Amino acid sequence: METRNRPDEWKIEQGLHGAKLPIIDQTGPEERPIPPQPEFLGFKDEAAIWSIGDPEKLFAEELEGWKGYIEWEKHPEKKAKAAQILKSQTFPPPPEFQLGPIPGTNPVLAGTRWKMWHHAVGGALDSVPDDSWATVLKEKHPDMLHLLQFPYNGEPPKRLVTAKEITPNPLHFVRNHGGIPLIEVDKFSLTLDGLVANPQSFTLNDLKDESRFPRMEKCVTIQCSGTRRIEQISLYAGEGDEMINAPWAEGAIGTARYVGVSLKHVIKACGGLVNGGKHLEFYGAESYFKKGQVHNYVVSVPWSKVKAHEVILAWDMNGEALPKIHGYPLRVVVMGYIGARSVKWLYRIKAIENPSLAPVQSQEYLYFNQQTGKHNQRMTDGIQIQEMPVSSAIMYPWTKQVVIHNGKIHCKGWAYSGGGRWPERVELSADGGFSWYSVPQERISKKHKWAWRTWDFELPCDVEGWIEIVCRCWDNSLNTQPLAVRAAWNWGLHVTSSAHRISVYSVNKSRELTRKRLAMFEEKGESFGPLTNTTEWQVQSWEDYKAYWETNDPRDMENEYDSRDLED
Ligand SMILES: Nc1nc2c(c(=O)[nH]1)N[C@H]1C(S)=C(S)[C@@H](COP(=O)(O)O)O[C@H]1N2
Ligand SMILES: [Mo]
Repeated sequence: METRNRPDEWKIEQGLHGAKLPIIDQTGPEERPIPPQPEFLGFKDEAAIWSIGDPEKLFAEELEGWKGYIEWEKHPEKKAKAAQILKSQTFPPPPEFQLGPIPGTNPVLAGTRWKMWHHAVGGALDSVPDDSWATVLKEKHPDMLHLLQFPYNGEPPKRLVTAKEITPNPLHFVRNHGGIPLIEVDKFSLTLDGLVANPQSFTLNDLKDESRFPRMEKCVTIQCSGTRRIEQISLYAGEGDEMINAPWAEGAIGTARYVGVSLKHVIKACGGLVNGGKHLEFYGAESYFKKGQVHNYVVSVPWSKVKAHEVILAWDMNGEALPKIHGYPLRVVVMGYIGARSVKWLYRIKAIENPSLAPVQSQEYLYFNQQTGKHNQRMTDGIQIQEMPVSSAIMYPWTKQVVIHNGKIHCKGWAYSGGGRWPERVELSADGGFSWYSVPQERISKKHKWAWRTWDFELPCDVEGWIEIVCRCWDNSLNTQPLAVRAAWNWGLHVTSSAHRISVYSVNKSRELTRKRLAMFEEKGESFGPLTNTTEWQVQSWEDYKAYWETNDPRDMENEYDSRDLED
């Protein structure tokens, strides 16, 4: 008999290949499977593109000493031309990695479409993808996990996330929406305009002039709202945008000492806000592609945040000039808010009346209700994420790991709370969250108002076999974390702040039997892992086996009546 099914039919039936599952429409008179997307056929209208103009002129570098910066926000006609170019051709669909397998490569994803968009617009953007990668190779640690090559998104591996309380710059995660502008400090200036009394520009030396602006130094944790997204993805897929869904693990968080000035002082130097100015819009110099349009990276924060001296304009990170990849020469650091508001390559601050309408503010970083998704989503259904909630993560051991221990499992991790709250208590459970141990204060790093605390703990664990280790944090307001990922799942896959759960196979060597068995593996020179490998040899001798049955009841009890049967 010939097999007629496709080879992966069983996988599809079992939900192991979600991207290939046909959608069913049960609303008509007849149930109807909706076929998958047709194969991508590229299309490019060269004539239409040429008629728009010469990209070298249209999209030339904006300023001398600012490589990779094009001003889009002030030039709607330029934006329209770029959009027209993008519309005159098609680009391949984003790779599927949520309902299909995530590639086992580093970089994990290439960002092919983003590179193509930059090359399609051309001009100053043509070299941006290559420049960006060259900067990554120069500035980042060789052990970084590159989730997306371009725009560059990378995090340190688990073993290095909490190795230091202050994250070394080469290991600080990077979240980019576009290229890395290369700005010469001598050519740099920051413009403050909009609803301020006296719009002005400042060089970096102006800002560094302590007779004008007092210095501010702070230890601050920057956390991306996508941190730990992989836990949501592995349960339920969400928004399919290649970028938003950088499959972040627990490393999209980093802590550094920043030096700069409080934005409040700079606004004061401009005579303060006027005419209903209530929000500060920050402009980052790179180009950001969204839904066929090109923008600069723009977001805003409310004046109340600035007024409280919780927004730094920073030029120094851990005692050195900001790395290029982290916003050189000047970035915003908004304490306690999602990373998205801490704008890098800052070149303009505009005082405005209402929160920014720019896409990063109004279309992204929205926290949706679970019933809101592809089928019904409106921007206004999402909460614009600002302050981050309390969260924590276990960095060691790793999920699915076999841990041999002496009754206590050594665990390490971080805990953080946004909005100026800090971790007061870190708790671990070895039984899925039924009983909890507090990590002693001396095992948790120093408190800072705006930063994480790293911790390590010997978690008592008597049981053996698969266990679930759970970590949660209580902040100083006694907020804590939801216990299940599902309870906090959302379409944008943001803010995975549920208690962090890992499954570990516990092998407790404080138990006699376990110790002996492990010794046997050693004697035979056989590895205990992988766990599922069977042994060729018996772990129990036949002598043992027989002795057992001699002194114990048999497996099946005889019924007194049955035993009479034969005789009847
Ligand atoms: N100009 C600009 N600023 C930006 C971004 C960006 O893409 N462009 N990404 C933001 C996001 S989403 C985060 S999480 C932080 C990350 O900061 P880092 O890359 O220095 O770690 O930068 C923010 N500032
Ligand atoms: Mo982010």
